[in-house]
Amino acid sequence: MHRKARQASKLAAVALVGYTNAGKSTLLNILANASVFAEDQLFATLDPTTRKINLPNGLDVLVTDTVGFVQKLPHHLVAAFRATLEEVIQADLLIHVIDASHPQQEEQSNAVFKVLSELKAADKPILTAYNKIDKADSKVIERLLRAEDSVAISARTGQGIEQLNRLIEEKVKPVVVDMEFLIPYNDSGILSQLYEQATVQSVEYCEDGIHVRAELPSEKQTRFNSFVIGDV
Ligand SMILES: Nc1nc2c(ncn2[C@@H]2O[C@H](COP(=O)(O)OP(=O)(O)OP(=O)(O)O)[C@@H](O)[C@H]2O)c(=O)[nH]1
Ligand SMILES: [Mg+2]
Repeated sequence: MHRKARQASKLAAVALVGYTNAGKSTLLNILANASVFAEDQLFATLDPTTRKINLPNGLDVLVTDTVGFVQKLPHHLVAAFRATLEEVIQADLLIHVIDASHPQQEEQSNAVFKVLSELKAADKPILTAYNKIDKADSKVIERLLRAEDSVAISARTGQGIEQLNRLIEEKVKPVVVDMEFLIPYNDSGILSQLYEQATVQSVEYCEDGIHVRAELPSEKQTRFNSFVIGDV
């Protein structure tokens, strides 16, 4: 595959950030139908874990669970935390998970932002997921939701997850690749698939087969890989 095409097919990276015990691992579990260790203890997660999730609009993204942020990092966690920082720096989108039922949620949220600015990651696109609304005060939630790009969820009950997915979809634009294909005449079904799934720009019937130029979302590229002859 050509270098440009390979780069373009890279999936968007989303990192779950937030204070320790906010519910990041529980959220990853529900987003990915996975089983990531989640526990009511501080620092249940010691390694970043990444899962591919398929959004309702068909787009695949990589979501990484990270080590919880705190005000003062215990010494034995420094190495684990470093791996998390790398994930945060590489991410295209951050989801800040906040325990909306916690009395110190504001301090916790500030501590998270402090770390993000130290990483120079405070300017990244960010969504706020107010979690644990199943046990939070509804008046508090109402007030919190006035913030931009925020959603109220319960990673435990699944409430609000659809809305969160929709917000992620809005923030993560699908990467579109512009490719040239050569389709043999006896594989012409591929052309109709391209018409369905891509924006076909030109079709030429040549001696060696059908030459097609089309734009398609990068995550759909793989199924046509064997017909790619170049990227534009
Ligand atoms: N009631 C309620 N509890 C939740 C919710 N989400 C997570 N929890 C609980 O909160 C505790 C912490 O959840 P985790 O997912 O381990 O939190 P974390 O942010 O990954 O924590 P660290 O890995 O330590 O940073 C667990 O006991 C979860 O079951 C929720 O929406 N509602
Ligand atoms: Mg965790």
